Amino acid sequence: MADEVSNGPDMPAATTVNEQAIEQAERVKETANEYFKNQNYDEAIKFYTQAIEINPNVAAYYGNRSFAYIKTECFGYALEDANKALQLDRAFLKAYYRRACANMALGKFKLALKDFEAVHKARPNDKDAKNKYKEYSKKTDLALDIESTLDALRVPPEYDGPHLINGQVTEEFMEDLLIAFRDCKKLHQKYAYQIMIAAKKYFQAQPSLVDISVPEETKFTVCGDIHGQFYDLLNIFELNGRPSADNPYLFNGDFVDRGSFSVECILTLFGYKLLYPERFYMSRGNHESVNMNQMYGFEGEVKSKYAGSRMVDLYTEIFNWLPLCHCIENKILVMHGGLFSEDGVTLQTLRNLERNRQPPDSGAMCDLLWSDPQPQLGRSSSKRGVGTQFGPDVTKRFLKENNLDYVIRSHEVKHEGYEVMHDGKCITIFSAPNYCDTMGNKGAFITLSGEDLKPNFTTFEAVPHPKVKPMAYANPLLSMLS
Ligand SMILES: [Mn+2]
Repeated sequence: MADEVSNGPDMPAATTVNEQAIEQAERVKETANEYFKNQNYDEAIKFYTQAIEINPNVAAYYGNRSFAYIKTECFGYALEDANKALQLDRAFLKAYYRRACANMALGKFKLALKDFEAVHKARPNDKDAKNKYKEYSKKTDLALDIESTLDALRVPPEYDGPHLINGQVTEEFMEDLLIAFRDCKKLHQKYAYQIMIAAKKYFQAQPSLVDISVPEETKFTVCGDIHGQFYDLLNIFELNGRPSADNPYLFNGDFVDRGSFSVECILTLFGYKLLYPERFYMSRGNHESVNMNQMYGFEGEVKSKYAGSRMVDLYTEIFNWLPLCHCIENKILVMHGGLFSEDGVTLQTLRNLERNRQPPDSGAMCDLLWSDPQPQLGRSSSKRGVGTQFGPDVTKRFLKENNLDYVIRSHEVKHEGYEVMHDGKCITIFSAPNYCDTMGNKGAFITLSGEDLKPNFTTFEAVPHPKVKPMAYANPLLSMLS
């Protein structure tokens, strides 16, 4: 049962009404019901109102009038009446329906879904409630909606790319996928959707801060920004081995945008996530967001490679569920951006973050995705205009308070692909070499051994890629800046 009856006006305490009035109100209601049955909703509303005036204590009168208001498209009144009915009787299921319908009509899908869910939970065997709940779940959850259409989607016989069998990502599939992408082939839309939907379901069940353990004898690799540079991603796998149960990776956000092979990058990473869910990790970067994707090419690229806008919106749904940070062996905190605008943030704060949203303009979630370290003490306002800049003292206090050794972050291009700051306590790792084909920087990744968790750096140069320039799919507005 929904536990709150929100946004309705306060009801006065129940009015005392005598027997005679109670009976009279019932008779007026019967008249109103007759009008309702005959689809004369205006008259019905008039008589329900009369009944309410005679006896204001009956939830059903408000519920019925609410329904009549829905029929006449007075959704604001309908909402108000449904709320009044629920204030009189919290167990009045019909009122949840009415309120849900009114909210649907007003485009407030999430509020509507909450009410349908309440009815469904209260009456799990009620088929109508179940169907409505499912139907509206789809409207608020694109992944569910798309999933229900996938069976009907046929892969044509002339398609010569890799096939997902029963929707399962296997080692062979990943081998084939990398080769297909390397050769500029597309993954069929049906398979792309299957991977995306499975990835969303996985991330949805994850906490905002994911704990990672690295057993003593294993190597663990942390990569920074990839930014759509698929051929450099392949090169990382050449240099450091493909992801596997024995070769775990964490990719630290900004998988997409700028580079023109973002679709290939993100599907590859999701594929490995599904193949090795407990040995392959992904955290959200500031570019896993609607605003960035609209400007810096990912949206354009997805629309160009897969027609329609639904896939773009589904990526948004998935990105909203990406974990915000990872903690390795309770000692190393890894996030895309950095530390916080205020002292006192704890690991518990991060675990409690509600992340299913676009990155906000301030607060801990914003800082995790956007902040940068600075060499000077204290904090300064961000060079980017979002997040904060934090000095060595800020880092030290944060590490001490949370009993951590050091921080790994990404987010900034570095000439050597990495930079160690704050007396070794804040490391930047960036894995997109010759960023945007223009920066001349190396890429780098970090390998840790479970034994001592000390960071080792491997740097690498850019490799050639097909002749599609970075930012080929970016918003034309951006050219006004250059
Ligand atoms: Mn970034």
